[in-house]
Amino acid sequence: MKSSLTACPLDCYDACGLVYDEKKLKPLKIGHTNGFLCPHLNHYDKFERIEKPRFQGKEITMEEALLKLKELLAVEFKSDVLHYRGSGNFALMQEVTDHFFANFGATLTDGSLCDGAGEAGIIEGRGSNKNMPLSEIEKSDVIIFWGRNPHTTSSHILPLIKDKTIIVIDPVKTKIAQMADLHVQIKPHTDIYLALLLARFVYINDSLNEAFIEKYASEFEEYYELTQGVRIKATLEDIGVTLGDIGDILHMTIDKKVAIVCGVGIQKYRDGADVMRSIDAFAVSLGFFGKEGCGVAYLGNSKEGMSSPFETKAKRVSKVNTDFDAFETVFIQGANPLAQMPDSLRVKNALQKKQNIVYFGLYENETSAMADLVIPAKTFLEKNDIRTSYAHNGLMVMHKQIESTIGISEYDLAAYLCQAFDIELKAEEEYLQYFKNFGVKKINGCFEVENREAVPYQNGFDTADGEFVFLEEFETQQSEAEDEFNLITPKSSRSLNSQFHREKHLYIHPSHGYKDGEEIEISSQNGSVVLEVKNDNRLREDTVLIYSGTPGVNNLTSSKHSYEGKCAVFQENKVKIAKK
Ligand SMILES: Nc1nc2c(c(=O)[nH]1)N[C@H]1C(S)=C(S)[C@@H](COP(=O)(O)OP(=O)(O)OC[C@H]3O[C@@H](n4cnc5c(=O)[nH]c(N)nc54)[C@H](O)[C@@H]3O)O[C@H]1N2
Ligand SMILES: Nc1nc2c(c(=O)[nH]1)N[C@H]1C(S)=C(S)[C@@H](COP(=O)(O)OP(=O)(O)OC[C@H]3O[C@@H](n4cnc5c(=O)[nH]c(N)nc54)[C@H](O)[C@@H]3O)O[C@H]1N2
Ligand code: SF4
Ligand SMILES: [Mo]
Repeated sequence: MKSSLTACPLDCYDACGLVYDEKKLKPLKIGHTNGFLCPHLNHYDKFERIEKPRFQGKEITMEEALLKLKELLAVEFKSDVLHYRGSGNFALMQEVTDHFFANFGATLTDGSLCDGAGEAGIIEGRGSNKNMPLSEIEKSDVIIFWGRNPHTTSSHILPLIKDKTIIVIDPVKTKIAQMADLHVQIKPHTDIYLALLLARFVYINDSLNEAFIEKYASEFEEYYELTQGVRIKATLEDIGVTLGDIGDILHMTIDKKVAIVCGVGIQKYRDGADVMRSIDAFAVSLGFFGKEGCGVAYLGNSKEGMSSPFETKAKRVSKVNTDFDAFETVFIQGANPLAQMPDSLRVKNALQKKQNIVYFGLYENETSAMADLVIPAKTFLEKNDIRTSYAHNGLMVMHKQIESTIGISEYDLAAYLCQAFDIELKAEEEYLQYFKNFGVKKINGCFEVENREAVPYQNGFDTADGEFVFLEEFETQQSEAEDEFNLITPKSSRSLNSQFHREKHLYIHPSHGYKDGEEIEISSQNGSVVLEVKNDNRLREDTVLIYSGTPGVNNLTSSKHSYEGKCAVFQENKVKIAKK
């Protein structure tokens, strides 16, 4: 019998399990999905998709599109083909095209538009990135949401934290900040100072977890000296934190089971790795690792404990500052680089010079509009797949639910190309089975990845000597000039990056005297964009907010890399604003 079970394919912490019943998507009642979905999946069938392939604006059949694609790949040097894959669909079979392009000899990408800086910081400190899963967060007494907006980006954590003490460290008075026991409305890009000061006061107050430090963090004394480089009074004034806040955080966390739940907000900067590592160091000072209900959660590696059946060894270029110009044919899959990569004006310039741009996706957007060849994909309901998550240990099989004549699946496209260029590819079912074999059934009926620890670091860290490696220096941040604002660009509840309902406003504190709807030009050293104002008293006066997915937001951002982790730095640039 056909299974009605599947899972949401989107790039989201929660990776909800679904049942497709009477043509409706329903949430799985068991496990982390907890019987509810978010607006994206509740309205999934309302979003208009691309139905027909086209070449240079003219509709063609899928057979013609595949032939065209084959022609576009017949270049003199195969490495002049670039395969640029984003995270529009997070399921594991998306990678089957990497297998084709790598074996073909094309260039693939590395680097990160997302969590790479934070991940690098975690690995430097702990020797690996093993995440604290939802099932452990549920056991904590206290949750610190540090640059994470759970109501928007990870709502399935909310039922688990109901009666807990909540601390929020965020420049925006988000919903969770409004409900919290303590909200520290910190100035953007200053978390490293707060984290350094917290570790320093843990020491001064004699609250160090001595037993833990002795075993797993014996360099703490040196780190303490580093924290003394922060001038207390001047720094606190500048970053919008009081000594009282620090006292409160310590009072609420010492001797408790504490989960520090971090998001990408803290690390969209060049020194993003150091910020993450300083937060880890605070957790170390109180011994929050390796214990039930304690730890630091971030975006884990969704493939942790698994290996890949695909061969994807290839020449790679960064997906942050990709030099599209250097390629003959650019194949873009599950991504909208014209909107979502930093420094959009640079990206547009580079892509405009290219003849052969192929877009393989579901929806029309800036990138499909510029592409020569557009190939519609199948939705997750029309293909077989399997997925994991970067926040929990679930492994969900996504059974095909609908037969449709629209689009082509990633496997079928790869199979066509592999045959055309004489590259070996196994049957789809073999790959799916390979992934399924990493799963084990739990008593609640859900599957999980077998080889993941629920409580990592119980026997120390994964560094050479099992000890935490502390930061040895940090960069001093420049404050914004009088006429500049900090730009933050977090996720919107209405869109999934540039999919679904995209935002179009600049959000600013009412004290600046702009009227709602007024047009404003926002500019940075990289470019400018004109947006309508929305006044928002949840913001700090020194900060403006433009959501991810807002057309033009990345005209303002820089395509520099983070110092560590090869990651984009969407909040590095300061911006100026002027009436249009
Ligand atoms: N609805 C929805 N859900 C999504 C997505 C989406 O687009 N829409 N995108 C998905 C993806 S790709 C990802 S990576 C995740 C990310 O999800 P989150 O990790 O939650 O990331 P953001 O929304 O970017 O930022 C989280 C919070 O960080 C705050 N912040 C910004 N700058 C700073 C800072 O300097 N310091 C501190 N302390 N806080 C700061 C923001 O105000 C925001 O409240 O969400 C996923 N889920
Ligand atoms: N200013 C700013 N920029 C950001 C961010 C930010 O917070 N602020 N966030 C960054 C982050 S964290 C991320 S992860 C990136 C995300 O950036 P992208 O990976 O480019 O994500 P999307 O904008 O969601 O575009 C995904 C595309 O995938 C296609 N798609 C969906 N499902 C499928 C499928 O099954 N098959 C195929 N072939 N295509 C499919 C859709 O057509 C959609 O257009 O953006 C980054 N850019
Ligand atoms: S919360 Fe995340 S995983 Fe769940 S339905 Fe929404 S986008 Fe999908
Ligand atoms: Mo992301």
